[in-house]
Amino acid sequence: MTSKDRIAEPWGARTPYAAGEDWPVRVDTHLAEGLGPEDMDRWVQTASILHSNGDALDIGVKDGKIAGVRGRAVDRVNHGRLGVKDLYGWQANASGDRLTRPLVRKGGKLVETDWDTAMDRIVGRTQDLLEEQGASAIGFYTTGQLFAEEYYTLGVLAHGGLGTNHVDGNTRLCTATAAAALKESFASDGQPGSYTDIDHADVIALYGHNMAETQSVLWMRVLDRLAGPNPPQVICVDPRPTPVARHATVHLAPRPGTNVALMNGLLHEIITHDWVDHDYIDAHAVGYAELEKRVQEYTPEAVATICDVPAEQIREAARIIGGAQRLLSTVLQGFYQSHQATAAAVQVNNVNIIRGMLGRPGCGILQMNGQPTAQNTRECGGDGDLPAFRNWSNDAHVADLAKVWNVEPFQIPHYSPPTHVMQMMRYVEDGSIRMLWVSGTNPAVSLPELARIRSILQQKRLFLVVQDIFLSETAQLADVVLPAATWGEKTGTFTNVDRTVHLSEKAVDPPGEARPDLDIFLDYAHRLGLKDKDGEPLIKWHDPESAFEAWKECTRGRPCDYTGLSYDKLRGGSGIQWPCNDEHPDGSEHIYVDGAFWSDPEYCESYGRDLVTGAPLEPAEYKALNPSGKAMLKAAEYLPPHEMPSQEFPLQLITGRTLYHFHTRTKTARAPQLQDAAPEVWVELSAGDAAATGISEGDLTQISTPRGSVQATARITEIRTGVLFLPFHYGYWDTKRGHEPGKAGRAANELTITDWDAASKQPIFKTAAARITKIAAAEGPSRAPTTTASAPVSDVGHRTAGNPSAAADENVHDTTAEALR
Ligand SMILES: Nc1nc2c(c(=O)[nH]1)N[C@H]1C(S)=C(S)[C@@H](COP(=O)(O)OP(=O)(O)OC[C@H]3O[C@@H](n4cnc5c(=O)[nH]c(N)nc54)[C@H](O)[C@@H]3O)O[C@H]1N2
Ligand SMILES: Nc1nc2c(c(=O)[nH]1)N[C@H]1C(S)=C(S)[C@@H](COP(=O)(O)OP(=O)(O)OC[C@H]3O[C@@H](n4cnc5c(=O)[nH]c(N)nc54)[C@H](O)[C@@H]3O)O[C@H]1N2
Ligand SMILES: [Mo]
Repeated sequence: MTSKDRIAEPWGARTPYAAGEDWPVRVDTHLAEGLGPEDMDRWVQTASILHSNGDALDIGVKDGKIAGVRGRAVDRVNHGRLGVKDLYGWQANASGDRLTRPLVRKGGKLVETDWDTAMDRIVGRTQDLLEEQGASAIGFYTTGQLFAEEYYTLGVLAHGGLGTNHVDGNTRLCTATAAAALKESFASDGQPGSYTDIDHADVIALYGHNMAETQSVLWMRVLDRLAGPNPPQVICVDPRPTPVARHATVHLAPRPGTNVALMNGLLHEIITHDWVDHDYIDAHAVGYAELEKRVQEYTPEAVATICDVPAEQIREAARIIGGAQRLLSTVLQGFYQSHQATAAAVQVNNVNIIRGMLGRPGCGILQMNGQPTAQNTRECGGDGDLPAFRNWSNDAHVADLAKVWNVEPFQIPHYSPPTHVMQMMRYVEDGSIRMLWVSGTNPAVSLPELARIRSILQQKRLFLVVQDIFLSETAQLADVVLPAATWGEKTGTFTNVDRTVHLSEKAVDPPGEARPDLDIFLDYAHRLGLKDKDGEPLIKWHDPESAFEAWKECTRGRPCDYTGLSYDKLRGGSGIQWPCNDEHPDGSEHIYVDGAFWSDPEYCESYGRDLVTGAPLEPAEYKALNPSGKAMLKAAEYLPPHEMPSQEFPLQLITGRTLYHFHTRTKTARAPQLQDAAPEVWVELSAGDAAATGISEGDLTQISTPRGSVQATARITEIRTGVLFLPFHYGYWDTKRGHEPGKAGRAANELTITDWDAASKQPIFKTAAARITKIAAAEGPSRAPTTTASAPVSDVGHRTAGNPSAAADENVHDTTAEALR
């Protein structure tokens, strides 16, 4: 057992292993100061809620309070390891400023009230609006951070009960493109890859994905392969010098927004050199001839000009990918939050398809999720899709769902795709949506162009309900605030990126009168008196386990088949990957084994979209394209970003994450070790751009785009020249100082643009034209982390480290196989 400051050493000690071996077990533990594992009254099983990796852990409970966490050795996902947000983030649960009672707006102010008053106000407004205008007056905007049972309940009450099509999740900002890209290539959501692919791959390519900081345990797995015999080669595509880039065999740092050109360049090389598995394509794919034709003009030289990446580097990356025996590809926000998001992500699928790299160990695609439960938002219908990957434009699927819910098919809106959140904001703006219920998300910080969002959410005619655990920036604008219980205080299941389902059990009571999100949705449905077609209650479950059983029934025979799972089966051991049913009682490591896809026209989730316009394809078009259910190669032409640098705004702004914080920081700002590691907003710029603008390390700067300005201290890094990076974690509300009127903004989204990818409707957070100017000379170096992508070019006299309370234990087991059995 060793003790480590994991703030200073985020990935911990290496446990090297070779291709094909089991990843060694290392159990990470962090407990409240002065307590040891033996001091805990009990340990309660759960998984991480601060990213999509699904790291399994136990919560240590002492005197009815959460007193620490320990990774679960038996779990297939993390083999005991935990990332920094999980080691330290649990402390936020007990923060003194949790919401403990419902609030309602009275005379312009939010005041405490009881549940009956708050719920009756919501139900009353719902009934009025249904009468006046119908269900289209009501919208729901949920998250990727609740549990499957909760989304399913919300989906049933919104779609089957009220009949509104205005349902979306913040997964729209997050992984809408993952779903869209999987639907384009395979006609269904669902990850082809598995984390165990890392154990076997000889090439791992990460596209716009800073795995080291955003799925840090998965990155530990990669680091351990890199430290072992016959390590894989790593390809990194990212304009910043992320830890991934630093470990890469080849680091391509393209201009932001040029991903499609780069991918076409790689495909051009792979096809020109015939590193192509023609037998696989002939048997299992359509569209090759068109792809071949489309990428013809994307020679390394042509692409080098567009992306500003050396042609030789493109050739080398293509050589490595083209020579891979086992290729794992991962994709995330550098591709998804861009103007050609779906088109770019689909080209990654194309690489694996034409190389025949699917459905066997080491050969996978992870169109990554970001949030812990984003997969469930998509599966259960929290994002507006029909549950269990049913196809809204296939009447047989709608009829089948109507049977499961015991409602008439016409009651389920399916006349058009669900309304995406940016469109919902537009409807609120023009007054057609008059009630918006926001749960588990903080749009007043996380949506683009915040000045506009604030004015929309503040409208008098809008009735805004916010269900949160803190008085977030969004909750402050609400008419009713509902205090929710959260992770550790309620029970439910959720599914990570590689289809692993975990049970998360209640460890402690929620504070005050806070209630689980499930109970709130059930209460609402009950008070509204929602009925099925026989006059029975529409929602026939009353607690997490009965909700899970109902959800299981809804998945029967669908790709995400949960029917073989139960709470009992998920207790005690490892999480289990869907599909899990009679045929696969222990779950499924890989899907798409032997080229069997879920793309049969009668079975598939989607008929696809036009990648340029986003228009849904007609069933007949799909059937002509893919009559026998194969994978689809879809080619795309590169189109330049919508907002290009100009004389006034000569740089490109990108935004994203740091290792130590989660999103709008409602939790991580309240976890002292995490907050201290990255206390204030910064901006990353290159030494060249710093020199040109007269900016030095630590200077206070102003960053402007056509939408607004924010101030941040300068951190000079090896980011590519011409690009600025702002973390988006810092809202206009400061947990210590509150909202400081008149003070310059610091939220990255003051600067971002109201615009989205046509196919997935995911907003563009990663390209805007910008300029930077110096406001004041440095008082010292920027407090940006030095351990991550924001590492300075040279020693600045500040190093990110924790205080003694950050000490965490690492216990390396030498009995890996036994621990996992
Ligand atoms: N520590 C931490 N971990 C998290 C989260 C968190 O908030 N904090 N959030 C979780 C969630 S919800 C998500 S969605 C994931 C996100 O995880 P990631 O996608 O890994 O994180 P980002 O920082 O948003 O973006 C990744 C990279 O995209 C690069 N990039 C920007 N523009 C471009 C471009 O045009 N092309 C390419 N190729 N790259 C570009 C950026 O430089 C950045 O390093 O992380 C999850 N994990
Ligand atoms: N500029 C820029 N903007 C971005 C991004 C970017 O890269 N750049 N990334 C986008 C992405 S990928 C994402 S995922 C979004 C994230 O954006 P948000 O979803 O807005 O971010 P969070 O801070 O996670 O907000 C979650 C809210 O839910 C509350 N909460 C936590 N647990 C519970 C619970 O159990 N129940 C309830 N009811 N509430 C709970 C939290 O207190 C918090 O207020 O941001 C997006 N916005
Ligand atoms: Mo996300």
